[in-house]
Amino acid sequence: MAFELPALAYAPTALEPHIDARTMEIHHGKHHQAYVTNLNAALAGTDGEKLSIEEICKNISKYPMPVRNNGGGHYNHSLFWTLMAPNAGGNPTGDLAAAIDKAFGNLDEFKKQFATAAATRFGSGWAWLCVKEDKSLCVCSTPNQDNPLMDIAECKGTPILALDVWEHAYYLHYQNRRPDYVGAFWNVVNWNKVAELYKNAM
Ligand code: MN3
Repeated sequence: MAFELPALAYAPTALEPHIDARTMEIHHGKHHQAYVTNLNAALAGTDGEKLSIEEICKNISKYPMPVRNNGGGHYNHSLFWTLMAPNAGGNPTGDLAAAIDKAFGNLDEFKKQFATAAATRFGSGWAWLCVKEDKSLCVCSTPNQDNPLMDIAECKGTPILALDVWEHAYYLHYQNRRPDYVGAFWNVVNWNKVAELYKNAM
């Protein structure tokens, strides 16, 4: 079964003014669609067609580069869209909030480390909050469309929060001001979804 572009759960305008509608339309409808199309082409006629995107990522070293780039692109963006929501932001609560405090000291310190990971990723890539194998939380970043599920990743874990820092994610509105985009992201973070992913990973 071929991979498909997942629909957004909100209108492209819904995250304004933090993420503009034009960026959302192009990012979802053009960039993500291209990853899906190219992933399907790269897997056509192979056993990979029968696997989930998570299974492919976990064994990515066995696949050619187009699968790594486009498969990562499909997994990363599919997750990213669900981690944002209109009328979101605020603070995490419950077990997730306690885990963040335990790992980072407090929420502000977590945000600082995450923003640093996002800002210092040279070129294109992603910043992550992950649950590691020992069930603790960590912040890291990956280049290009790699992610922490991949067996080749330097930092491995189950992603529960992700931020796309490719220029295509912010350039129309923020131009070269990546830190401003990262700062605005906190206004649209869907902490309910992050908490759900945290629970599933535990
Ligand atoms: Mn992107």
